[in-house]
Amino acid sequence: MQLNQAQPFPYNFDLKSTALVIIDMQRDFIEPGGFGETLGNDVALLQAIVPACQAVLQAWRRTGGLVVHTREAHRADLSDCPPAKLNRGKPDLRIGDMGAMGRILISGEPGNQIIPALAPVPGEVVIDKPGKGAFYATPLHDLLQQAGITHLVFMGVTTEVCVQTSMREANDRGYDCLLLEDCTESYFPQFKAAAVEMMRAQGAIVGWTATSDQLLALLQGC
Ligand code: TIU
Repeated sequence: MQLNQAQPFPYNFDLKSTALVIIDMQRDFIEPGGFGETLGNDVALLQAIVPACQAVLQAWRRTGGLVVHTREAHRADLSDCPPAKLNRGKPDLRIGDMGAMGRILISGEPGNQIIPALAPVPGEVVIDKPGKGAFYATPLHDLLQQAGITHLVFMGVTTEVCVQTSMREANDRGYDCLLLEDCTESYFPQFKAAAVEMMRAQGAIVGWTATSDQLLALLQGC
């Protein structure tokens, strides 16, 4: 398949070897009372992309393609959270503290669950990641290799933090990556705009970008 409108030039992919990767659409970042808000951010900005993400996820499921969800999550004993991460950012609440949705960024807590609108269904992969990138200290690369995946379509939050880090990690591992611009968001609109620009710059140095309507139109024919 060829997504002709992708920037900076058409993106070629085969559905059988492409996975949809949804980064950290968890309550911690999207709902009030979670980690995102404790960092001083307005979570309403991120809620706005949910309908577009939902439309792509539903269309992708219809094609039978692989879906990967990630969550930024730490073990309850914080043994996978280095001081450099724990002590950064001056949040009201730190990772592991008790917040309105349970312990902040801890596996299994209510706030760590993916929002209901995008909840995983049986057969989909869910990766808990202790870092910003989806490949660091996770089984994701091995799993994608075993599934014969060479191309990744990215959605999720936040654009310049976990999405960009994951896309760069994927690019260095040899995956051709496409970012859906209207299915990713930042607490800082100017950071999103800059991240989108820099990823597709220099001849797709990190990857391609497109909008969800462009991908949906292509998937409709499948
Ligand atoms: N703070 C912020 O913008 N993002 C994160 O801490 N994690 C993710 O991006 N998922």
